[in-house]
Amino acid sequence: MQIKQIDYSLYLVTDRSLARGRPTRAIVEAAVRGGVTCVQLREKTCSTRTFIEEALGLRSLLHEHGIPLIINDRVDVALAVEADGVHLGQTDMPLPQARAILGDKALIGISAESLDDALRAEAEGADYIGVSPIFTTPTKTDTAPALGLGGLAAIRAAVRLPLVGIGGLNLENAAEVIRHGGSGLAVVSAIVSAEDPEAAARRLRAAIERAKAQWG
Ligand code: TZP
Ligand code: MG
Repeated sequence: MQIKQIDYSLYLVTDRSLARGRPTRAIVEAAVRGGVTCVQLREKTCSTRTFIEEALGLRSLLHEHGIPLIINDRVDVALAVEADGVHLGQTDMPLPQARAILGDKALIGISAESLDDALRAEAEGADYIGVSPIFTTPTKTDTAPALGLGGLAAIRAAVRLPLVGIGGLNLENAAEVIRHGGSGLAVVSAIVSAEDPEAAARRLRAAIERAKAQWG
């Protein structure tokens, strides 16, 4: 299945090291019950084989719910499991090469750490932009300086693509991300590390929907 019309409202990014020993699949199942709209499988340490097995399992689970599966970094894994797309950072495979491999139907998301990155991603045919990071976060410390909500708003004013904020996002700042032009929030720890990931996802989704009703 290829899903191009995506709801980016609540975009879960997995991290097995932050899941308090719980399997990624259990976290994703709970998050789906709680209302996530998009899932990125982000594996930085496991073998390629484990990555593929995990991705295949998640793909069938997510597609039962019409939720897209995006693969972090690995164009080869995205292709192998027929994922809906891939998410690439500024040092990953360049977008034109990824597009040539994956084709027009695949979603390609690009992490933009500046306005220039965002403009280039749009010119090269990205499907969405991850604005990264909005706030500093212990989850990923090798980031560019935080863009803040002002940086998000500046990118919103300059590009038309959906913008998904990432970095330090949670229930307290969810509405502000929408107000400053985000189509949605990408979160790791706010769901993956929550004691109750389902409840955490449900609260976040409700806050995002409320903000969209007001500013979306
Ligand atoms: N890219 C930029 S910040 C980040 C990634 C993957 C981590 C976001 O994690 P958290 O826990 O939602 O702050
Ligand atoms: Mg990357």
